[in-house]
Amino acid sequence: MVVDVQRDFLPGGALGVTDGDAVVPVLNRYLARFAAQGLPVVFTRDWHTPDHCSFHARGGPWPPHCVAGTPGADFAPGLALPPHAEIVSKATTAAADAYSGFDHTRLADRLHARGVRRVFIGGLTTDYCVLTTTRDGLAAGFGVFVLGDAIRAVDVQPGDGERAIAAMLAGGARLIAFDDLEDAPA
Ligand code: VGL
Ligand code: ZN
Repeated sequence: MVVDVQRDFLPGGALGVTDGDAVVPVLNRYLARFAAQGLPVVFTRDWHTPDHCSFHARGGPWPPHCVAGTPGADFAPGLALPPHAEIVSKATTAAADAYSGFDHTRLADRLHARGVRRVFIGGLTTDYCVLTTTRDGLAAGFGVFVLGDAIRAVDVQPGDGERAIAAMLAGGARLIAFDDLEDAPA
């Protein structure tokens, strides 16, 4: 699962994450590996209405970002979406936010139906959407592997990213890097 690797979360974007663009080439390596093994890949995207409740104008915590159909909501330049990729849009209604790719998307059901037992999660941001997607993946019964070399944090408070990683591990996720992929436990 590639979580929210969208222009607005890259440096210079509306909710730019330091070094966020660095995940792109790393994710592309994972994507090539998964494609070579015929494994499904899912790209989530934050896909908000212009008046979304998470935006400052509505009293929310964030500047406007990832408004559906705008350039800021596009996937990051250079991100290699394979033709068979599933795209999951989330937080698509004005009244509700959703950080997790599993939130109101029925994604867990679709993955279970395909016999998926393990999910490998990278992208943006470590302390929000990667964290909550990981939690929901664990709660749905998947083994969750967090791609430690392909995530970056917003770090609203310094250390948020590190605390998120600790919380994911405490919840039962495992942290791996590209070179460990072959050794990931079944
Ligand atoms: C995200 C803040 C607001 C994320 C989405 O993708 O992590 N963060 N909306
Ligand atoms: Zn958002």
